[in-house]
Amino acid sequence: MKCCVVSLFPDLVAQVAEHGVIGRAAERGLLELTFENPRDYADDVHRTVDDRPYGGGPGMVMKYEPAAAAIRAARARLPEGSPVVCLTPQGQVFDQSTARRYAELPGLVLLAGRYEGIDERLMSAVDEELSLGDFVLSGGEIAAMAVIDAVTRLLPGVLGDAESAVQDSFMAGLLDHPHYTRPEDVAGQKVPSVLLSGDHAQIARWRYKQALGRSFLRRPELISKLELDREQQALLDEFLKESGKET
Ligand code: 9D3
Repeated sequence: MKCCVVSLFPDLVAQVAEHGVIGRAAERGLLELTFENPRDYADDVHRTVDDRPYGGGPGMVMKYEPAAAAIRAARARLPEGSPVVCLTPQGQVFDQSTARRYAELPGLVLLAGRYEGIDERLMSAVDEELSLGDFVLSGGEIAAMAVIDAVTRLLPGVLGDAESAVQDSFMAGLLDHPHYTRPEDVAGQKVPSVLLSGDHAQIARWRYKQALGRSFLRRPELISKLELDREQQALLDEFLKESGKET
């Protein structure tokens, strides 16, 4: 996957590929990360990339021309069929199904804005708008890094077999079950005995029950989306009985 990020702070975004899984994917050429900086396309001596909003008000607006030129340069680096995605609080909320869709693409331009916003006319050069959710960031860079991380993990060969298997397991769409490691007893807090039993079928059943139960209690909309079958409903009922929270 070729990804070109249009940003005034390319060094910030480049950090996503300096460590860990994404760094390894970049080293191995599975992810090709490049940058275009609108400041390099500003034509005045001050290399101006922002200006005051028409109509007045606080803050500055990212100017059309330098950003549009940077987007053109980014598109020229990437194969045909690489959409331009703008990170903005006004976008659709990014999720795993969007990450899966992007992982199928030959390339992706990510436009990260700064300031109070970007000139609306840039949207004619944008195919999609994405948000991370309803909270305020200082700009689109951290959101672009989140998209790069989530998409790169889905590229063939990036994760090992074990990690990939976990990713598309039957737990999909649910919150994770609890995890424990040594010691067995932390000031009286014991590891659930089933995890010490060596009975792998029972362990899998317990983990699935926990995943259903936690999802129901913390993120009920995930459960509604799944439409549980009878077996899953029975397992959830068992969880709620054990936790003393009846339906
Ligand atoms: C306090 C500023 N807000 C006035 C109502 C508007 C605003 C402008 C620019 C809020 C945030 C930003 C910068 N944010 C992003 O570029 C951004 C973002 C976000 O803030 N939250 C969640 N996802 C994203 S994606 C890009």
